[in-house]
Amino acid sequence: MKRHASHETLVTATFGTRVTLRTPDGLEVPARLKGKKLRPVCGDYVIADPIINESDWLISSIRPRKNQLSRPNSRGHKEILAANLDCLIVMAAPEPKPDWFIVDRYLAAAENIGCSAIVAYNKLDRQTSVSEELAEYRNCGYPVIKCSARTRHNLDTLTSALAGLNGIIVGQSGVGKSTVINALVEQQARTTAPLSGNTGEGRHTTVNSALLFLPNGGAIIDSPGVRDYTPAIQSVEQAISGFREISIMGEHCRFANCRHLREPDCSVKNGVNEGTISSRRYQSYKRLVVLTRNAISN
Ligand SMILES: Nc1nc2c(ncn2[C@@H]2O[C@H](COP(=O)(O)OP(=O)(O)O)[C@@H](O)[C@H]2O)c(=O)[nH]1
Ligand SMILES: [Mg+2]
Ligand SMILES: [Zn+2]
Repeated sequence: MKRHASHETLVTATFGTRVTLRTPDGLEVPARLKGKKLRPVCGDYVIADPIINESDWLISSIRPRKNQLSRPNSRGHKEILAANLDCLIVMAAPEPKPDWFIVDRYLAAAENIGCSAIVAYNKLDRQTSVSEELAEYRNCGYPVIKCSARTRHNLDTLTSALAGLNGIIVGQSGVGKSTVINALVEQQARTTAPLSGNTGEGRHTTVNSALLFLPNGGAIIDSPGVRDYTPAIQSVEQAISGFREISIMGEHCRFANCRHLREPDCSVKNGVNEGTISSRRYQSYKRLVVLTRNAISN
């Protein structure tokens, strides 16, 4: 008897336990899960098969992930936002008032899961003054893209930055993540399953997320949820590796295991004093270290 090989398909939307898959033929199909423990997220490759006489496909397993982005949810449980990411777009805007600590935490998460990061500053149409924080990110080597979903300014730059990459857009709620994605969707006049491109925010589901294919081989995932929970940092080592300028400078400290707090001959603190390291970023680093200590002693 001829046995059909199961298909490796890509998860393009999740909505509670509902999933949309992109098959190797480029079709978007609805799918459900074989077993309650399976928790596929956007960006996952899963093994799935069509179900005879049904429109649903059945997902039997998830392929090993290159990486995953997770954060605690409102009940303090770990919630995985997306998998197999190449690039994190961390978005801020003139309004709501930027919380740069949130930006720093997402950048730290990107460093720790091993994917690149871009800072996008949206609502440029409302910008009145230049933010010095953006210059700080540029100094660290992060590309900074100033854009406006309203005027479509630099949306093409954002798209180009994702060529061939799997990206996710994250940041404080209200900065315009969904609006940017919707603007990109309109641009493509896309015709796909209704789930994709509609993140269903505000409905009564815990996780839901959608992946949009870009014409240049890239993809962008809208991060779910309306609250500002950021990825957790587990250890001081992760905090250090989350700040690339601190990791680099830290190689010259007197102690190899310097935490850059009270140690003598600390190149990081010297860098802060001399202005080569942003003292605001250094404060973010220290806040993160304190958070990991609280987490450990709890
Ligand atoms: N002026 C201006 N408003 C924007 C822009 N992008 C989004 N908004 C508005 O910002 C608000 C929040 O946008 P939304 O996409 O829901 O933010 P999200 O929570 O990050 O997904 C909405 O009222 C949007 O219309 C922009 O480029 N310029
Ligand atoms: Mg949104
Ligand atoms: Zn040090």
